[in-house]
Amino acid sequence: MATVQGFWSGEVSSYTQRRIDIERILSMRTVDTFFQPIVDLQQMQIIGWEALSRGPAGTPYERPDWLLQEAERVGLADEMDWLFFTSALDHALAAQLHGYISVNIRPPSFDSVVSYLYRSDLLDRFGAAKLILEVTESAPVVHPEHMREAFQPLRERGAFLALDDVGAGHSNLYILAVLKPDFIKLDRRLVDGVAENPSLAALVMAVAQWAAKEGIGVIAEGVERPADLVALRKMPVHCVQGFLLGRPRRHQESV
Ligand SMILES: [Ca+2]
Repeated sequence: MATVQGFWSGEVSSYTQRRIDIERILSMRTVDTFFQPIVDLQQMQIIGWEALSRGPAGTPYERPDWLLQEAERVGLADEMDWLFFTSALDHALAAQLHGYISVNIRPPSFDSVVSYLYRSDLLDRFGAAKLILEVTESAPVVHPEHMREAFQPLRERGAFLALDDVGAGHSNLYILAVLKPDFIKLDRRLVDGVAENPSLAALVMAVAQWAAKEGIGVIAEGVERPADLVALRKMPVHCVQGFLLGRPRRHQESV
């Protein structure tokens, strides 16, 4: 990955400097993509990977949430989202990773990403049935009906829709019921400690049972403890993700 060391400002201070930093990252595409395994809970086999973006290493922009927040502050969040998305697909294609590739999309960028995928040949090159679009919690899903309708042409070509961070943030139950994604990703705050906390366990079980009735796959995120893994195996949860199963890695290490 190219580095922005040398011209990066060194401190995130003024609006103008921030804007210059963000524009440089966008024009030089100095973002990287790590991949974290998604593991089938019964077979304990890797069935896919979540693509996770990183900003320029060694700068305050390395953390993707911080980078997106800074891009938002200078009015370039959609552009950064697009760079994250295209970088993730480029890295996944280059790595020839097996299984699903799950890519995060902020709700404000959803329409433009979906229409681009529909128009371009990227979906054919990538393999539509490998792609999961994860709608993230970073901004509210204002019109889940619209989102569901907008995604339909991609669904017909085989792609999947996931709702991220379910149980926390903006991903509320109403959105879940209307959007009816192919997968839900249970937020780590519901998953961590599920083995010892009966209230948490009852909640996860209720959501997972509802999802099973609706034909929605359940992926539990943030699994870091063996006890939680054991508890989740007793529930209708299909897949798990977390440090216990594998940390995010560069693609060279992922194949
Ligand atoms: Ca995610």
